[in-house]
Amino acid sequence: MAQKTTLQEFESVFPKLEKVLLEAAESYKLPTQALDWYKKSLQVNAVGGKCNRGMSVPDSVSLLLGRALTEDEYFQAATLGWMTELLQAFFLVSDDIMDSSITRRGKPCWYRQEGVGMIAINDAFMLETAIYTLLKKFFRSHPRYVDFLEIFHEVTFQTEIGQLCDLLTAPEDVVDLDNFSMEKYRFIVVYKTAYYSFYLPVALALYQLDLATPENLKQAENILIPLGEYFQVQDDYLDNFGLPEHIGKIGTDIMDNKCSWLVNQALAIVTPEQRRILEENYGRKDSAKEAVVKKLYDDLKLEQRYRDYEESIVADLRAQIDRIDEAKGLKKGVFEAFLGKIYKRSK
Ligand code: DMA
Ligand code: MG
Ligand code: MG
Ligand code: MG
Repeated sequence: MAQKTTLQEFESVFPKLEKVLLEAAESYKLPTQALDWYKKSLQVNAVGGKCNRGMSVPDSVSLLLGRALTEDEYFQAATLGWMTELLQAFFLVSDDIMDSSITRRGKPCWYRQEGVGMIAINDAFMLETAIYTLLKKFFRSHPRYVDFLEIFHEVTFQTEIGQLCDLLTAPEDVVDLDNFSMEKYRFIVVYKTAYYSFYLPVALALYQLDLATPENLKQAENILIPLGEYFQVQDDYLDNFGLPEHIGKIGTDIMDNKCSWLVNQALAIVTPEQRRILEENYGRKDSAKEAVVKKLYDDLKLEQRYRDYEESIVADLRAQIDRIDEAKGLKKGVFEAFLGKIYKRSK
């Protein structure tokens, strides 16, 4: 029987990894002040999240093997999981600067914390390089070492092109609703979110066990990418309809002129008069205008539209999971676990 990890068990691995990262920095005789800074950045940015992505690596490894993991297998899987959390930390620190966000995980975003400012940009880079320090330390002699390196590089690039399109469709100075479309939306979210959040953890689990083949990786991708798209639709819905106490962040998509799921849905059903309201109030750094858009979203019953979307996409995803051919080495349980964790999430 597979065994699910707990946040406590997963977090208990981090101090060992932190030690390796700090030792790597110390080996260059890094001054104490900088070493303490790196330690603080790791603590604040890598630890303290839900760790859904990270924990999904040991969970997937256990589901693939159909049994609980040995101590060594767990350590390896959790280490790979923490690398996905470091990648996430790198993206979030930079994303919050680019999105002018206020809070993250219930605290001020890292770049807004006392004395940090634009040092956060370099901290983001150091969160990314931590991945490769750990990979070299613990996986240098793993038969799939090169695959690990390549997948981290590829998924990082995919996320960056997604972020690029996200930013380019949301200029700060020009609001042009004709710029938005569900087609552009899909491209943005598949790249900025789905690959690193859903495909990466499962691919890592397959590589750890040396079970990955081009066929099972493709099969996993075919289901994990739509799952990741659904996850980002939820993120966009929660940006407006979620409670900051639940999601740990204050929504900025309306003021940021984002090509969000909500604005695309609104555009599909607005009257010409409502479109004019959207035209005049979307994408402005003005909370009174933001409130007008929020009111319009309520008038358009976007909350109900989201609930309908959720039921229909989840039915599709379940059907797709059901069609998985387990003969190729995958297990339906891997995908059911992801779906179970995010269905109807409020944070
Ligand atoms: C998330 O986009 C994508 C990445 C790569 C962080 P987002 O800006 O909607 O995320 P959040 O709502 O967490 O700021
Ligand atoms: Mg953001
Ligand atoms: Mg963003
Ligand atoms: Mg968001």
